[in-house]
Amino acid sequence: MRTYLPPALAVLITLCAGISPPAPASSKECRDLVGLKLDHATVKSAEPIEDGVLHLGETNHTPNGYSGLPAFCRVQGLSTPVPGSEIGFEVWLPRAQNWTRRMHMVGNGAYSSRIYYAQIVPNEKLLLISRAVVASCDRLDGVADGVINDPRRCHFDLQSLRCPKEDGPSCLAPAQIEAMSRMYAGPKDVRTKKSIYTGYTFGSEGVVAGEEGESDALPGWSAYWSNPKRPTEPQRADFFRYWVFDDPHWDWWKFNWGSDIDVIDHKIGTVFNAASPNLREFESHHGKMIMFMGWQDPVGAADEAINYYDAVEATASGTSQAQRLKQTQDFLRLYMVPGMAHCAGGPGATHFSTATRDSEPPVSDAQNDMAIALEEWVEHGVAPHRLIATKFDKEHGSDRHIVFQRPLCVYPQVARYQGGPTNSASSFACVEIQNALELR
Ligand SMILES: [Ca+2]
Repeated sequence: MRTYLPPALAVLITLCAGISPPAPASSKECRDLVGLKLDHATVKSAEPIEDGVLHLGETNHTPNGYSGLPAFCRVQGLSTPVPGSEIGFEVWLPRAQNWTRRMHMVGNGAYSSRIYYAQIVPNEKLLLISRAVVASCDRLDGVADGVINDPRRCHFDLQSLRCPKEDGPSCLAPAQIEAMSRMYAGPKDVRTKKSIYTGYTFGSEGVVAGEEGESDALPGWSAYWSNPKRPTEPQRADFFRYWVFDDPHWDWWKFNWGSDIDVIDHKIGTVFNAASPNLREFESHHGKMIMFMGWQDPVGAADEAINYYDAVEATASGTSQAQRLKQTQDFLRLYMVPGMAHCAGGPGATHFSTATRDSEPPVSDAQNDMAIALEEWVEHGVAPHRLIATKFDKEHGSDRHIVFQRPLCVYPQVARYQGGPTNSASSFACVEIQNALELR
C-alpha cells in the first residue's frame, strides 16, 4: 500500500530507518510516543489518525483538512540541537505493515535573504504590467493560452506603458519604470557591478490567474517584495533587522549593496546558503534528484534554477558540453514549468506531483506524477524524460476538470507546439533550443 501523504504541512516525514522510531501498530503505541526519550528533541504530541481524516482547523492551511489518508500516527515535536535553538517538526508515521520504506520530506518555505524595493509600484499596477507582458509574449510559443512558455524569449518594452503626462492608474511613471527595470535586472554589487542575484522573469510581477476584473488568485511580487501591513518597508525587513544586523532600529533604506552583502555572507551565509554545485558525494551514493522551477516564480527568480543546474554541470569531468550534460543528467534533471508561480499555481499547467502542495495530478503514474518518476529512477533505474503537467479549472475538489495539458521537458529542452488541439500535451514536442538566437 502506498503511503503517499499530502503536502502543505510545515515538515512532513514518513518513517525512515535510522532516524525515526519504529512505526506504531496501535493507538496506544502512538500516544506513548510522547514519553519517548530522544537526544535534543521532545515529542509534544502524538495523535492516532485512525479514520484517515485530518482536520487542520481554521488556519492558513489550504485546504484546511484532508480525508482518505491511510491510518497514521501524527507526531509533533520540538528539536533543540544547540542551546537557544527551537525547531518544530512533524512526523507522520504509517502503520508498520503499511510502510513502503520510503521517506517523504516536505520543507517549509525558506527565509529568503533578499532586500527588495519599496512599494514604489502599487499592487494593481503589477497586474497591469503582467497583463501587458502576457498580451505581448503569449503568442511567441504559438498558442494563445495566457502562458508564456519561455520567458527568455519575451522582451517586453516597459516604455510602452509609460504615462504620457502625469502618473495614472493605467500607466507607469518614470520612477516606476526604473524600479521595474531593476527588478528584471537583479541587484548588482555597487563596488564591482557584478550580479548578486539574477533578475525576475517577465510574467512574475503579478501572476494573472483570471480574466481582467476577476480576482487574481496569486499575488506575484506584492506578497513578497512589499509589506501591505507596513507599506513603508519591504516584506522581510525584520530578517535583516534581527538576524543579520541584530539592531531593532536598523534602517533598511541605508542598506549598502556592497559592504552589507559581505556582512550577510559572513554572518549567516554559511548557515543559509544552499548554493554549492558540488553534488559529487550525493551522486557517488547513487542519489537521483529532480529539480523543478516555475517560470513565473515571484519568490526565487526562475533563472536561478538554471544557473544552479548549469553550475552543477560545469563541475562534471567531461571534456565536451554534451558529455557534461549527459553526466549531469545521469543523476540530476531540471524541469522548468511554464506559467507556474512559487512551487504551485499560476496560469500554466502546474499539477504534476504529489510531492508538493496544490499539484496533485489527475493520474497516478510515472509520467503524470514527478514523485513516482523519481521512485522509478531511484528504485528501478528508469530515468524520467518528458512528463505531463495538467491545468485544472480549479485547484481542488473531485469535480474539477482538465482545461489543458502540457509536456514538461528535461532542461535544456523546451516544449514546442507542433499542431493539433492545444489542450492536449501530444500536440507539443520537447525540442532542443537550436541556438541562442531563438532566445532573443
Ligand atoms: Ca502561450
